[in-house]
Amino acid sequence: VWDCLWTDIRLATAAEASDGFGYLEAGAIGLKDGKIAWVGAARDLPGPVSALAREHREGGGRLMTPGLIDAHTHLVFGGDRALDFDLRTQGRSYAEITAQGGGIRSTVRATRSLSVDALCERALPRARSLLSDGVTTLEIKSGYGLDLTTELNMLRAARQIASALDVDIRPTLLALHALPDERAHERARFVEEVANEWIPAVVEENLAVAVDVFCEHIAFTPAECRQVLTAARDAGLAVKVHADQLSDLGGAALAAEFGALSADHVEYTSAAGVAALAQQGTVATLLPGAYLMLAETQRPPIALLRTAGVPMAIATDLNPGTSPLASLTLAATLARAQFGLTASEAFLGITRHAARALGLKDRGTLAVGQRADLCLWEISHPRELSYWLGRPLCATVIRAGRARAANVTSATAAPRH
Ligand code: DI6
Ligand code: FE
Repeated sequence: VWDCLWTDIRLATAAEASDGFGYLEAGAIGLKDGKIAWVGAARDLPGPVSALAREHREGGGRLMTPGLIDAHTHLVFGGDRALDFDLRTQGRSYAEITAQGGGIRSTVRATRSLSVDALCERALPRARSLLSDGVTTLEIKSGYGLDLTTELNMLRAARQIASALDVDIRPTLLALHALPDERAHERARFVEEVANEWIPAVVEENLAVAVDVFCEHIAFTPAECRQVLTAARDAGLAVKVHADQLSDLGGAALAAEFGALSADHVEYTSAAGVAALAQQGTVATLLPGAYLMLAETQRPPIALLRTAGVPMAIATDLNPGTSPLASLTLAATLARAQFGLTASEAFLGITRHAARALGLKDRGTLAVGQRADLCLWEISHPRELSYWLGRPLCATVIRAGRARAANVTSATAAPRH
């Protein structure tokens, strides 16, 4: 007997299916012990509803999908960068603002001044915004400390968010993000310290599951990234790369070389970089919020990625500098509008492929044995998830089989068109 059976729902399973969505008009799903025990067409249910589960719930024809997965955020930080954006809209470049002490460095100053509790408290409203939009698993990077103490504090704040909210957090040490001002004259020593001291300290406290590096002309060279990624890999941590966002330094190929879970941004990735990702099975994580806010014009090589069969994830990149984007469905819409993803690619980008970008095999699809992380939406087809621009559509969230409070005005309003 299942714990709960849902009927009168449409399903988008995100499992392998000819329509790309795994869409099913009259679906049903049975949950047991926090996992999916049965999923399929209601007419194929193996018995009468009353005999199958202790609790029966009806979805009113709403769409059910896997809980959404935001595979790339910098959710924990101090201050904001609204002024930077003002300057950019007046024509100053990101690199220029960074060079003049704005950019990442101003966020670093604000972040260093806050305690773990204060960092968490400031991050919570942003996390709630993502959660209210259907996110059940969330990656959070450090990277605004640039000294060991603050980096550890950021990761501790991320852990604190996990205990404060109904969400799974995947913490990542963003080990190389920017060279802090006080280390400007000892670049090599800084990189060495990150590799030899920060990574062991993070492992010691079990504060992160992955290590990320920003491979870019305004950040770190491939050689410097390689040094830190080697240490990460040797320490048994997963690897991710901010790759080819503003120029092509071969970041995607570097990610593939280390068997990275994902190469992120990838606007300037070359055909050779795409081939390397394909061969390694590394996910390309698209971050359309940063592309939008930086007024970039170089789009990721979507056609090449598609042809090569590289799985594409979509994430918010929620950060104060380049992507103050706190809705994953809006990120999905932007990926379609700006990069030309199809509706099913966008859907997989925030479900199955996002799970893969985090190395998680137990979620991202509706299939027997998967975690019962589910969203019920006020729409009838998954193509609408990446169509609206900032319309709250999430009615109910279930995480590991348990319902999270409804956050849409009326729980009884039916999805009608
Ligand atoms: N790429 C980005 O878009 C963010 N970090 C990164 O490596 C920007 C971070 C910031 O400007 O605060
Ligand atoms: Fe980022």
